[in-house]
Amino acid sequence: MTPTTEVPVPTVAVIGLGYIGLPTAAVLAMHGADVVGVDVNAATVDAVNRGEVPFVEPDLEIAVSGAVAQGRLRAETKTPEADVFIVAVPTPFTGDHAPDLAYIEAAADGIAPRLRGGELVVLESTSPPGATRHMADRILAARPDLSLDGTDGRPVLHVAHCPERVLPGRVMIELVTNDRIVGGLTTEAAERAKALYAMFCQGEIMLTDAVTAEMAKLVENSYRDVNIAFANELSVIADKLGIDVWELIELANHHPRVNILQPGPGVGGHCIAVDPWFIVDAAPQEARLIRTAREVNDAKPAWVVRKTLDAAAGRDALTIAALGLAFKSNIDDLRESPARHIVADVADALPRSEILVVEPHVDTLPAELANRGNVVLVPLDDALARADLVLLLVGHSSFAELGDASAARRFDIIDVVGGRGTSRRAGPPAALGSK
Ligand code: SAJ
Repeated sequence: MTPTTEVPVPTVAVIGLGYIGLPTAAVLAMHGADVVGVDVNAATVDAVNRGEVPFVEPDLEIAVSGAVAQGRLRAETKTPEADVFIVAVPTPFTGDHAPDLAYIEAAADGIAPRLRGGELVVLESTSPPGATRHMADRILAARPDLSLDGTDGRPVLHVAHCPERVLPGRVMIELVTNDRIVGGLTTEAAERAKALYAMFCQGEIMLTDAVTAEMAKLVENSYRDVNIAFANELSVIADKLGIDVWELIELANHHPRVNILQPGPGVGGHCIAVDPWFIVDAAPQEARLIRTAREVNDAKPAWVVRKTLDAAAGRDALTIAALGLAFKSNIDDLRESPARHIVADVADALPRSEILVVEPHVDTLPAELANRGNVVLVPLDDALARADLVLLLVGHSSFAELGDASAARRFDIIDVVGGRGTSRRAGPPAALGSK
């Protein structure tokens, strides 16, 4: 095993208190670091300073409230001086699927004036190849008195990339147990970052260069996207051929070397639907399969809308229950959620119908749905009691009674998640669109 460089208990500034930054800040604080979380959103900063978490993630609030109560974690809107800076800000793409590094650049601009020399800056945000170098170049442009390797006797700034790999809903477990990839702009930067993550990470910490670490993260999510695209394409083919795709996949997966993923309403979230485009942008001619997978997954919500309109055909004013708005089961995260787009498009296509949305993890509808006039948020019981047509869009475990309700009261069901999280899974296979 490579020996790690010993560092004293560090002060750490975590820039960006979102789904990755806040858990990382809390875990570091729990393991002895003195942590300041930094966020441009004053409401987020205030919430964290009260020990509260502005989003749902199992076990996070107890960690944050404990760390704040012990004086190990506090939040600010301005970047302070620190030994270590962890950048965990969004990396969205622009309208033409090119990466937008504006948040990374803003974080770099906040860090640069705080440096004294000798600090470690770790980029955790999922990033296109070259982003870590870009962040370092931006800091050094503002601070030409520093260098990456001590050239000309200038004090050193250590810069590394350590991509986050945690699964929303399991963040507090996976932060500790997942293996980590650390890519340094220099070997010493990688070693220092490894020592930092070794404070809490029980998995293996593997060292490489920064651009390989950047690509490794993108490749992981692209691998998943391509495999989900295969499942989604199968669901469309199976529907055309009158085959139950869930039974088909279950049977094929009995082969010892086949493991087909689950079709769904499309791919949501802010990672898998975004990251593959960074590879396409970096190698547009070569990344043919990766681009096609994105297109297949992006086309799935429109296919679900078409199936819904087919099921509604001939009936004028329907009551349609849409179960689930989150981007996947058992979380409250509605960002980049295919279910949201499906509900909006169905509401527009059937203006005389009422759409009863059931999403147990939120109290209010997103504005773009609430403003439509024929979309309301209701409890599951109400929706099932009134619906003519049920769209099962997300496999939340709280939809488990759907199977029983379906037996008690007949309604059409369009099930795009194969009853995942519902009791129907235990029953006989039912083809999409069947009663
Ligand atoms: N989905 C399917 N069928 C499946 C699996 C997922 O349709 O069989 C859909 C989900 O419903 C969801 C989307 O794909 O809409 C993505 O969900 P996910 O659970 O596959 O992944 P994320 O986006 O929550 O988290 C991913 C993870 N990456 C991988 O599993 C390779 C996580 O480890 C990363 O840390 C995270 O992206 C990230 O932040 O990049």
